[in-house]
Amino acid sequence: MPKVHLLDYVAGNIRSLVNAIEKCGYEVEWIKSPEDVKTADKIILPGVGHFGHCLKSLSDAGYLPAIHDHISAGKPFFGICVGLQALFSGSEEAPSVPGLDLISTSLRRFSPSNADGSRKSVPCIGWNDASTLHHESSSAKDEGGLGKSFYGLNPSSKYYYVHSYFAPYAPGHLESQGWTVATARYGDERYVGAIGRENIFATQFHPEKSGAAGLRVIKAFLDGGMWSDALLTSLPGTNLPPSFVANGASSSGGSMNGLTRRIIACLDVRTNDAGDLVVTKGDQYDVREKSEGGNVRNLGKPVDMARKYYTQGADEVTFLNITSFRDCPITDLPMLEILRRTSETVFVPLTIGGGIRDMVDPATGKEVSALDVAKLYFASGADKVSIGSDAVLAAEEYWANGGRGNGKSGIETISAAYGAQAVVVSVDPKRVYVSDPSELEGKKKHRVIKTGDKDEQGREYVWFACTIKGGREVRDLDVVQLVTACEAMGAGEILLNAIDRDGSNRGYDLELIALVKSVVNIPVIASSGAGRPAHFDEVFRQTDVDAALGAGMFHRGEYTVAQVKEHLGQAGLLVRPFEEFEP
Ligand code: 1PR
Repeated sequence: MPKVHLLDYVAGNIRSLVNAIEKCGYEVEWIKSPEDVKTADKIILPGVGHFGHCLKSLSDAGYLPAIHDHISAGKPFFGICVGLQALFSGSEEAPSVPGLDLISTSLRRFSPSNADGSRKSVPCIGWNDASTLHHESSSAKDEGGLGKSFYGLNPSSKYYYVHSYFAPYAPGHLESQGWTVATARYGDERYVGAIGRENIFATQFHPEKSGAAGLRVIKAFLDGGMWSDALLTSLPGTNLPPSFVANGASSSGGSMNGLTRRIIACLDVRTNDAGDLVVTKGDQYDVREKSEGGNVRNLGKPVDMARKYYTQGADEVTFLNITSFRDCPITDLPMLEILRRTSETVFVPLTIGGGIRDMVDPATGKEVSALDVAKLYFASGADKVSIGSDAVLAAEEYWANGGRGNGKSGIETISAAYGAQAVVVSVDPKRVYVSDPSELEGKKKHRVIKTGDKDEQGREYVWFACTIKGGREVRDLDVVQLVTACEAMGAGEILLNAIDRDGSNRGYDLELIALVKSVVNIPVIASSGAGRPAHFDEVFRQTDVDAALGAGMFHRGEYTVAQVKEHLGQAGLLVRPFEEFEP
């Protein structure tokens, strides 16, 4: 098998990159020291997290001169995410840390609002373009017409991005220095999605997480195919963007600041009564059959189901280990095995939740931190971890401490090590009805809203109480207090469940979603209640939620993910087209 060298300097979550490379028919060799760089032919430099942390680690370990030499020798180099950012002169994220300075532009942080006052979430998480057809002087044309594809990129494909900092794109500037640039637009900021010149290539998006479209890019780099004759085809349900789109202009209707509408399939996993790990699903968090015996509902095998949703076009897959508050996840090897096996065939982001907290290993009696548990999950193929109960406890402490984190919570430690985008907070709120908001006066200041969904007693005010341990314990903390504290402590995304809606097929709790969106700036995923494709349309139109998750309707086979996307596409919302990959 041909080889490629991988430089993994932040011990981490690159199992899926390795899997993607192998899927393309190549073998990975690890670079363990700057000396190894000399013997390498092709190098891939992946990067996640903080620009300063990554560049400083590379510099301290003596890699920067070795990378410079590799590039000057004309050998192939491929940087991914922060690996792309490393090529630039520096970043607002760490002003005192220099980059490789092969491109004399500095990276900026996304603004949370557009010029017209509309908002956008930061980090930017989702599927976007990497198109060379963004400007009249596009290199795709210069190099032989619109038919040429740059490293397998297709202007009507979508790629998975997750970042808060970006390389701004000014038409013609980088091209005049010989670079070919593919761009994406987030709100009114157009930025570099992929860039290349001679032996250098880099993508801001994660090709290993971008389905077939991303695998094609990896294969093009590995095969040395900078320009290919592959026709830039228009995929079903999409239009090729116009060959000339003014900088910053909106090229696609129905998108969310340029991103497609993200559809997530969620698998609640637990051990059933026979001792097997199964996908289950209940209503209002009760997963046992209502019939006599009350067995845990078994809806299928986790790895097979994740694979099925990937081939149906799911943009992301989430696993929640729903009984890990009882079981210790570090001894829960089958769960890690599920992740490992899933990441071999599912090339979209994988999130895993359940039991991420400080604990004591029952086997050794040693303390294990939430960060250690997360590391295990990352090493097994997870891209993000989702924290439920522990986030509630950390938020309570945050407020008890006068609105300050103590630096020790799982959210803070994992976010510092892997970046905010790797930390999802899974929220399990329950509605608490009151006749009059004054009922709460003198008590904790919970955010009360007037609801259109009155309870049986006709009460029309409600606050959303947070719960822990899979909804079993209700806390005196409301959802606004929870999410604002978590955002401040470094969470990068909110997975917003609603126990009252869970498994109900009644549609999402739009009031809850609008409330949470109004108080945080990080992306929010709507969850609980999806029963048919129209519910996805409804939540995207009536709130500015960033993604929507479904579980039961998919598991019970009532609808496929593809049907949801088709429905959204027909309703005029932008969705990622599904593509096939043949290595
Ligand atoms: O508290 O950090 O150990 O994490 C445990 C995780 O497990 C939490 O994220 C919590 O939401 C989840 N969980 C715990 N118990 C249950 C249960 O069902 N008994 N499931 C549970 C949560 C919520 C969603 C579900 C949506 C959509 N499930 O994942 O998929 O509600 O369902 P629908 O589309 O069928 O309506 P920790």
